[in-house]
Amino acid sequence: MTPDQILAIKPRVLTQSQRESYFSDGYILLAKFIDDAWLNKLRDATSEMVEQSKKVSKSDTIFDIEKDHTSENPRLRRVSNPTEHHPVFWEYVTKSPMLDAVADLVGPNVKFHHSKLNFKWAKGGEEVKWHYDISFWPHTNYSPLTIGTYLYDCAMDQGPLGVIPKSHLVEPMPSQYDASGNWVGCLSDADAKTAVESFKPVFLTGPAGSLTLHNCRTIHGSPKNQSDLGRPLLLYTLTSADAFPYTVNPLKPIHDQVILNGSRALYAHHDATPCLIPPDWSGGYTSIFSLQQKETDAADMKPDYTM
Ligand SMILES: O=C(O)CCC(=O)C(=O)O
Ligand SMILES: [Fe+2]
Repeated sequence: MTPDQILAIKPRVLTQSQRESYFSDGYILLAKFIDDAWLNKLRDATSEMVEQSKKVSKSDTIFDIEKDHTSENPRLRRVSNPTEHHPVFWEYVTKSPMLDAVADLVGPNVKFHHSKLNFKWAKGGEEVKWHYDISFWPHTNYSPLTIGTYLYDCAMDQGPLGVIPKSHLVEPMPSQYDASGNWVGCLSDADAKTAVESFKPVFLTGPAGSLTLHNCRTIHGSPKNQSDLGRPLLLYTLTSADAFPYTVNPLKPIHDQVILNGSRALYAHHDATPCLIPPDWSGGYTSIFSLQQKETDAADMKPDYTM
């Protein structure tokens, strides 16, 4: 569906101006959108995952850990595919008002792509460099978006998600390969500087239960967590049902392509704007954290497609 077709449908939970601002700026922040009942369930599920991670001493397909992670002092970077590892994470994406907000932005037919739980642990949780998501998983159109749920309050020193307004409209898309042609999964310093100077970044701080929604072409990143508090950010990537991925997904999330609302599409919607293609990941993939931090043991990691 095109933005005009989506905007012509009566919204469920967003105002028309929130929807228009998403299409024109490439993101919206919904402050305290999720109620405490959902938040408590999500926090409990997250604590269970952290508990399980204590047994892990090396990153694997579920837990991506910092080098100094121990059972006494866990330092998790990410849980990959949380919907597969705790039923609450699946219940949340199928039954909460978060799905209604997404339907207001991609149309009533909504499809799952993947999920992840990014922590950014206290005191040093790493920076995520400026990048955009769609060239990690190209689709036939640009409806895919990522919704972040802040499980706790997130202030500026905790490494909130930062977005570059209107960067989703930049063409051609900046490269996420380096000058030698190696995939780096982020913009070059020069391109990042141009983007930051042309359109001022906005850092999406907010109380627990706030949602960040950014389009798959929007340039975004997040600074280090300098504070004493963690920053668990639960992320889901959902698409319009008429968007189909066309590159290999080496670690297929079990819920990939499941229709969450409405019906499946019989025809793909094709956007003609060219999309930068990722490397061939059929042989494996390392997470965005390992890639950006250039970890030496990254090559030993099991394939992890979920960025
Ligand atoms: O955790 C974050 O701050 C952002 C992560 C992100 O953009 C990604 O994993 O694609
Ligand atoms: Fe991202």
